[in-house]
Amino acid sequence: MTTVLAYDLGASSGRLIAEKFDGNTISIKEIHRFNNKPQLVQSHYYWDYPALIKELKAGLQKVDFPASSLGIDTWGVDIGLLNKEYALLSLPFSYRDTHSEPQLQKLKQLIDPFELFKRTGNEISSINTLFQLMAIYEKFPTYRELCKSILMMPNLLIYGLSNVALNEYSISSTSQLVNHDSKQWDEGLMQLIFQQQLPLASIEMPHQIIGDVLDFPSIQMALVPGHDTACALSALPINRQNALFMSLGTWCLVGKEIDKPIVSRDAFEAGFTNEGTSEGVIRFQKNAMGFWILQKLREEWVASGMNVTYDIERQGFLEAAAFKTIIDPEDPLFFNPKSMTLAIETYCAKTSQVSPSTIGEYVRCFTESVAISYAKVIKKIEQLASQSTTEIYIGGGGAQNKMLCQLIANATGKVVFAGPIEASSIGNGLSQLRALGELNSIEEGRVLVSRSFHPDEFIPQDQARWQEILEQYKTFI
Ligand code: ADP
Ligand code: LRH
Repeated sequence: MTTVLAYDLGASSGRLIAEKFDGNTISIKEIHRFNNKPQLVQSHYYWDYPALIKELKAGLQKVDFPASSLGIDTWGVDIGLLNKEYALLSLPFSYRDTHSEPQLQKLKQLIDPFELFKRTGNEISSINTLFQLMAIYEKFPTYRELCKSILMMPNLLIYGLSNVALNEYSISSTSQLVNHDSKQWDEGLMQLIFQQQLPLASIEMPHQIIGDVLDFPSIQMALVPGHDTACALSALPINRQNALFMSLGTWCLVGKEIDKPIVSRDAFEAGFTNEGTSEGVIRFQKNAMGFWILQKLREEWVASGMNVTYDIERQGFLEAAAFKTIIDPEDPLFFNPKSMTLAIETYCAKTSQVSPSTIGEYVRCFTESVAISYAKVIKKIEQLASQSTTEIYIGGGGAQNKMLCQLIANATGKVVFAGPIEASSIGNGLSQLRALGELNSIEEGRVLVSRSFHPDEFIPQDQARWQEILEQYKTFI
């Protein structure tokens, strides 16, 4: 029996999951969970790094059984800048901060965006590390000298717990600073954009033990895929030919595992991205809107004293009229508005629709809108990858939302397998089992997942109606 510990941090919550492997199956147990949220200080959004480290340690204190190792994965693109004493120069900025947006225009004077896409494989998005660093160096020019090491978020947390400073490949591949061919930091690109090399700590491949957890010396620190989406994909029991993956949480990452990046002009214009998998190949995906809109609405409902539970949301959804209000979830209005309720009202006014008014109407509007949007994305993926698919494997907290899973099946006409919910944590644990010599490959890990977890299955329904709906919303207004 081997037990490993997986910390999986999303943009809405973090959790510590213990995974027991008995040689045949794995079982998981949640040890600790905490909320996570970008913190607004004056006009900037940051991650509260000291509070995160405190939560990580609080979870480890609860471990009252022998555990071999710990792995950490997080959301993508965010970083910590460290000085020569390896102290943070500032709290890490959150990608929800819009300070990097103006850098999109400035970049165009330095490099053709399509060239940048062909080089890194990444969608041109102002949340990417590249644009964040442009904004940070512009605001704090002294950091050019003072900054001696840059760590991606999971690696910053690993550093905080183990003193080991390096960057893992999959999380680095979200930065727009990695060359997809060499899988290393693109030094030519750094020179072109920053007129100097950046002190990004070196990139290492996962599935290895890299040290000990300082306050818990019996636990080894493992390097797992640092990116939650790469972890999730490695734990979904996918047949690569006919299936798509979806990691559904604050974001919806939907795509296909492929060998070579797709860097065509069509893929560029449609906003697709090529990021790294746990095996060093490509996750071709769309970083689409996930539950963020609903998470922000819930915060506003709770703040106004309303009682909100998943059951209340589901009941409200069932009672509300179908297809009354449809929004484009990718509209910039929804990226980080002061009020999500107001943002939806503004969108409805702009598109001459009636704004939702009850919880059920909002939930319906959100659920139907994202289902339509995902169906369009999936059609485009099949076109760009020149391959049709019949199944979608969904991991992440959103896999528990049965209404959305059913609508995704209806809108796409594909069979949806939902679960495991904790796909990222499980992928994190599988990587540790490889580092410990208990598993040999991703294939062995996926077989283990199939033996250990049983997904919910959703068969497409109402196909004729959905064809009409998709035709009606071919383009969002
Ligand atoms: P992230 O890791 O990106 O922060 P998660 O994967 O934890 O996000 O997913 C969070 C989302 O999953 C929540 O916003 C919520 O909408 C959905 N969710 C979580 N638990 C449930 C549940 N029991 N029923 C329905 N939806 C749920
Ligand atoms: C989802 C995610 C996604 C993006 C975003 C910033 O948690 O990792 O793949 O990179 O965070």
